[in-house]
This record gives sequence, C-alpha cells and structure tokens, in this order.
Amino acid sequence: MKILQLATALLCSSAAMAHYTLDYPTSRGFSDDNEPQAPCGGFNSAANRTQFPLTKGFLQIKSGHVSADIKVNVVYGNNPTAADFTSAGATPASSLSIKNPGDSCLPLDLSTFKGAADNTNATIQIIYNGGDSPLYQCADVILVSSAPTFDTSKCKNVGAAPSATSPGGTAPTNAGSLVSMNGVKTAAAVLILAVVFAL
Ligand SMILES: [Cu+2]
Repeated sequence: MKILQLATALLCSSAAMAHYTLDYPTSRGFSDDNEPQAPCGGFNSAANRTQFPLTKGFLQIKSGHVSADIKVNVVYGNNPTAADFTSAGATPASSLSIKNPGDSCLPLDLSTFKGAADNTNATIQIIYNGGDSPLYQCADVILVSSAPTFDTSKCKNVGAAPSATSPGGTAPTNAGSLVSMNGVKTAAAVLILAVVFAL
C-alpha cells in the first residue's frame, strides 16, 4: 500500500497537488483519495446544477499530471445511475489530450450531440487518465440554449490548449497512449524499487 502511494506521488507532478480538480462548472465533490471511484469520484448523488450552454461550453480543470488523456461523457436525467454512465460511455461527447500540468480549458460543444436540447438536466462526467488510474469527476448541469450565468471568464490555459482526439461521439483510439502510459508506470516502479533498496 505504501508503495502504491509512493507511485501516485511520483506519477503526479507534485505530491502536494491533487491528481486533478474540476474547477468549473462546479464539481459534485472532490476527494483526492476517492477520485479513482467510478462514476463520479465517490459522489453518487446529483448536486447543485450549473447552467451549461449547448454551444461553446467548456470544462475548466487543474491537472497535477504533466499529460493526460481525457474522455467526457454526457448523461441525461435528474440523478443518473452508475449503469447510465456506463452506457453513455459508449458514445463520448469528447475525447481530448492535454500536455501541460496546471490549468486547462476543455472545449465541449454539445450543439450537435445526440439528445442535447434546451432545458435538459444532465450530468457531465470527466474520465481523466494521467497514468495512475482513471480518475472521475462530475458536474450536474442544465443544458440551455442561452446561459447568461455561465462564466466564460473561467476558461484559461497554461501552455498549449488541449487537443481534441475525437469530438462528437466517436470512440477514442488510445492504443498509442496506453503504451506510453505503461512506460511511465514501469519507470516509476523501477524508481520505487531503487528507493526501497537504497533504504
Ligand atoms: Cu494522479
């Protein structure tokens, strides 16, 4: 268990930084320890809803990893179940990758996404893989054509903007990045073994 914690600390860019946080729209809740729990990082009931525009929406995250592959799912309804999230995962609303730690603004335009309509309750799920394990955050929203309370000033990037790998519901192709992730894990494991033996 100690080894696992060490591995997490090594894989995150700084032990003091969380894996990642969803900073906007408001997350259902954040617990660094529970973030690996599907579907919403340990928070299983819908919380306060943020107005989210159908056109030109975004998700603002802060990443503790230097790079990550990210999948975004949209689930409809007032309080979706774990099974609802699983079935929504078959047609992600967006797949992106980021190459910088810190602030990233993930574009999410749902204007042509299946089922997205004005005045619809939905939950946006982020599945983030920075190399340790998939990490989950959710935001409960109401999708609207006009979203006057959606704060567009929250969108900011440190370094390069995220790149979309497959927008609009196409399944992500992650084969290449999975290989490099395993490379990172192996490197961390070797490093840990070296530390353990040095002690
Ligand atoms: Cu992490």
